[in-house]
Amino acid sequence: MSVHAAWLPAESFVALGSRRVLVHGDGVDTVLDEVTRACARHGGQVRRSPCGDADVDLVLALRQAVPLPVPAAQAARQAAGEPPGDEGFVLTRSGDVTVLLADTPTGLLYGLFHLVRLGAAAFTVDQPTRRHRPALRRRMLDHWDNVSVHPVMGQVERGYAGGSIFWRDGAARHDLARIREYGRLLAAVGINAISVNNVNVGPVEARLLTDRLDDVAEIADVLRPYGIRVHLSVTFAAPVVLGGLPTADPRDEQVRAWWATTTRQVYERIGDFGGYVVKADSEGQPGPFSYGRSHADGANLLAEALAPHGGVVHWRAFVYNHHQDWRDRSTDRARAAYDHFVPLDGDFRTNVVLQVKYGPVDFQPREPVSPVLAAMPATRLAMELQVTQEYTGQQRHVCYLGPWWSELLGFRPWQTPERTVADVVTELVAVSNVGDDPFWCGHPLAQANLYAFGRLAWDPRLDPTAVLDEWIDLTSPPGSTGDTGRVRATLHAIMDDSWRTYERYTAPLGVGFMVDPLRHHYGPNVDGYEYSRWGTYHFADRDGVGVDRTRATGTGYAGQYPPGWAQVYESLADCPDELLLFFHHVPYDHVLHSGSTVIQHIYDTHFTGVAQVETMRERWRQLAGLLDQALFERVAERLDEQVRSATEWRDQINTYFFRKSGVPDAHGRPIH
Ligand code: GCW
Repeated sequence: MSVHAAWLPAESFVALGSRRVLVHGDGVDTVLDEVTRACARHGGQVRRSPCGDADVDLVLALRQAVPLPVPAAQAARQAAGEPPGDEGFVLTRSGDVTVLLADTPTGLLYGLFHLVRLGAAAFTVDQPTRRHRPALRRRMLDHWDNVSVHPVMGQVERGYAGGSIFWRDGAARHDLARIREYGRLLAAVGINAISVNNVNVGPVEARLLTDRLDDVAEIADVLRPYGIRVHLSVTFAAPVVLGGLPTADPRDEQVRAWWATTTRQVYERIGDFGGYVVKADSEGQPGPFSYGRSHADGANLLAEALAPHGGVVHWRAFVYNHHQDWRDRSTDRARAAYDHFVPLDGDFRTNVVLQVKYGPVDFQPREPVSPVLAAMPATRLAMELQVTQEYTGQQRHVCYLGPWWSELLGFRPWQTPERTVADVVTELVAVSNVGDDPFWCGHPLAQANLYAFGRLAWDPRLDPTAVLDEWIDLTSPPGSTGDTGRVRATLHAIMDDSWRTYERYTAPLGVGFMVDPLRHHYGPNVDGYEYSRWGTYHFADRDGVGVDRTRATGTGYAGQYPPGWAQVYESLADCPDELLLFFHHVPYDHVLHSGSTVIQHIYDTHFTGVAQVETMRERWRQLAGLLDQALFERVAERLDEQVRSATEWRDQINTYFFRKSGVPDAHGRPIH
């Protein structure tokens, strides 16, 4: 089966490719190549030399190119005012000419893809002069891809889309066409950085930094034309495992020298290398704690080596005790990142980016926003999302995450209108959901999550439903052969609310987990993690359920928020329903704001959730004959699995809580 075109099928270039297009400026080869291919296919013309307004429909030019080739472009430059910046562009249309100006080839490329999104409207509707710039400076994907196949995790840790597009069986794949196509898709949504290996760094992967650097350089060469810089996950123990030193102590002179030399060599090979990603002292990965040093010491060591070359360290804040005793109620994994990192605010070098998972525990379908994001004003922060659907259906379930991310980005830590999470972080990072699957993501509809991640990183204020609409439009819709209106309406009906549907049939009221440890976190197992060492408990007993994280009687986690939210979460009366069991341990007959009791809410949402998934499947089936057959079948098959799995969730959860509480369903539905 050939690789699916995702959101850039040839048809998405019809409007642009049927025009007379002037491409002007040096180093704009990627744009020129896109335009040339589009025009060859759709009957347009490409021009490279100055002409009059009457000879051209679209001008794509670098702003500083003097003189600008067309009068309309000169006028646009006048009107544009302030420069659009490294990645921005200015778009205007008056008379019969559309003009796009940028300061850099990458800005021009982003502008080109913006025109693709606008389609015919870019050439028919007057566009007032408008400057477009990304809200966040780095928009990055982390691949948890292993070079060698890991005995438990496989080629891609938490990967649900086949093998890696970069690595196979211990070596680089050298499938440059596929990587190039990936770069193109990413550029079309504004992603500008990528890390190419897992944050859990094995012995083979460690060597990407040294004797296997050529493989990384090859990827960097392919992605560079798309404005994407390559980063590498490195092991903190590299001076020992690669350099043969007796220690990796960040205060040791030899260690510092080793990192400086090694990093210089990386830059000699890859001049625009992005930097390092580090998971240290976390889930068995080595880190500064082994030497009695802090995370600031550790991060600064690498930052110092990268600084002369303009590189950054992404230092992950995902640090917690993963050998907890379930009987110990005072230790709280949710507190860990704040407790470890907030005291270090101000101690990190300026080229350290602290990469903070969106929630305090671990990529759950519902968690409060990490309080770390509101507590480190003197540190550069990135919020980390998980596009790969580890805890949200593993790309077997439809779960459009745009609304969830939009809620996270729009969260107001100080409850004041001005400052949202998107204003506090300088970057957005996510774990990629892509593999060598012909549909890129295993589930064809999971492409929408990758698309939405890029678009929301560019502009966090975008409406996630409108973003979904863009994706549907560009994907045209996925392989559609007609009746696009019906396909669009159906996709919205299936996807718009799919994250909330997923939430309904899984762990209730923000308590999290209840996933099966033996099936790699897929499917329900209410007590699967209850007596384990990982610190993820729900504490259900015959009287009640939930984790008391209040200051008054619990772990004190609620106190890590600025005063407004600290009070809301502390108070049983004010805590939002969807997070109730994250913050409070309550009896089953506790009445929610919704008016329902906790136990009845559990039953109701689980019955409703399954019914909604059945409706999704029904809706999809009605599209038979309207879509590419292979795609139709892939989604249909996954929806069958989603119905099966959601039913399993419903029955496991409802039975568990019925047996614990002894309270029957008020509506007498079957609970086993
Ligand atoms: O959610 C957990 C995953 C691990 C992952 C870890 C992390 C890469 O189950 O597979 O390890 O998070 O974010 O480091």
